[in-house]
Amino acid sequence: RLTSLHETLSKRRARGQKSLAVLLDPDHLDEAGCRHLLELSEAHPVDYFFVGGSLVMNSHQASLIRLIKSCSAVPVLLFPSHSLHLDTQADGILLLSLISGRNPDFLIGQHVVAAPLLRASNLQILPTGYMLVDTGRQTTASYMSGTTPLPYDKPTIAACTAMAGEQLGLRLMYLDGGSGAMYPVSSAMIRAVRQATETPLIVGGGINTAEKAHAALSAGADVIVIGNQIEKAPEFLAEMSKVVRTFNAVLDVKV
Ligand code: 1GP
Repeated sequence: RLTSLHETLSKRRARGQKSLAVLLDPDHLDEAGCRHLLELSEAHPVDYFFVGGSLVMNSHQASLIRLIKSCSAVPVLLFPSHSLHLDTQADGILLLSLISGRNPDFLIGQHVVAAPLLRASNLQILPTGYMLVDTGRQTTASYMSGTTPLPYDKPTIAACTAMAGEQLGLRLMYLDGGSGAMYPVSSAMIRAVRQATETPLIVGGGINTAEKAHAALSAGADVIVIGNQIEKAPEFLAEMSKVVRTFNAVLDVKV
């Protein structure tokens, strides 16, 4: 099922237009916090809400998605770490294949379990090559998936991994330093993946200043994902939204 969400991402990539995704982790956000963020996102545009976490400890995910869908037109994409985390209220799903790792369960196993459920749903499917990158300490995602992340200073390995993912038919690439990473994925690695592939490129993990966001976008990220920093300080959304809009405004002038 090729999707309008995928089409939009591809068109944006072709135009060089950047997007902002805010990661909402059901374990870290209560209803009041979510309402506050949704209000902020009226004044400071967000392009996507990603919903998910490496471990979902509580059952707030469904009510969180319901709340977003009732207050906002921003597309909600599931960012699942397990086939248990599907929710048909969302608009789409980043169907992640963990191509940086060698654990068959996260390359194909979970997908087999989810396949009939996805087929029966209206979720738009975004097949995504998911690459965890070593950013200084073991992340929950790397521990839970039992995989070794890509070495931080080996952009060539990341580029070849992404290339292989694209050749296998994956439609998006996601370079992730992991939530709360000590430092973000390097510009060199973003640039290498960008140059090696045509697919839209999502970059997240440890982007907690405007400078880091700008660096990721300049290196070739099409979508930046911010989680932790907005959880800590929701007002940071204003700053992030501005970085992305400013980037796109410059583009409009050039066109
Ligand atoms: C993690 O890419 C996301 O999977 C976001 O990371 O929480 O560090 O912003 P942060």
